[in-house]
Amino acid sequence: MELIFATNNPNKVKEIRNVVGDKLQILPLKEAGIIIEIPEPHDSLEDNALEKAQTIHHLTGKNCFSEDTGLEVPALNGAPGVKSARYAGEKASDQQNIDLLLHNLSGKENRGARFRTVITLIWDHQTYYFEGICPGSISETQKGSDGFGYDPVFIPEGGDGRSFAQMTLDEKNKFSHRKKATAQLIEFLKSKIGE
Ligand code: ITT
Ligand code: NA
Repeated sequence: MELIFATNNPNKVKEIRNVVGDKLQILPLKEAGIIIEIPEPHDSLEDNALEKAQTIHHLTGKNCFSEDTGLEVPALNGAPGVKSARYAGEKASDQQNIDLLLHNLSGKENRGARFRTVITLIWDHQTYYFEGICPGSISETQKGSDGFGYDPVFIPEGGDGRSFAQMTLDEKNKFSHRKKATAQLIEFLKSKIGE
């Protein structure tokens, strides 16, 4: 089965394909022939994920899903959160976002953080949500070069102290927020279409 994934982020596609294997053909926007930049104007991951999925559903009439992910840091009142991609500014690079995060956390006692992924699926014109959370902490300095985004400064709880960027994709997926949300999406799809 094919399912449109309303994203322009190739890292998300790679990670989700690693989880679903060949059970499901994931079609990111580019591969579905859809060239669009979907705005994310809302102040929650849920609303932004819904906006992305609804935009593509209205455009294609097809089942589709989207995901929105944020890094939530309690010592920064939940920032960068829904603004994770734009923390250091509208066109900020991953490196600029990391630099600002480390700057804002310098001297803070509590470096706890969590990644939260919200998947919105539109299936038979109905909307479903799946959530995945990965608790952890922000390191003092960045480590590793795999992965993307904030991976070089995120240390998952229950690991061996390595950052996500020091792990293979299979290792990251033992902890990952995105993996947990995707596993629920897969369970749901199985219940609808069988194995
Ligand atoms: P879409 O096309 O799916 O909207 P995007 O890149 O705009 O993709 P988001 O709006 O969900 O993605 O922004 C989330 C940002 O959070 C993203 O730019 C990364 O910097 C960061 N991020 C998301 N997942 C991450 C992960 O697993 N590890 C590290 N950083 C992550
Ligand atoms: Na986005």
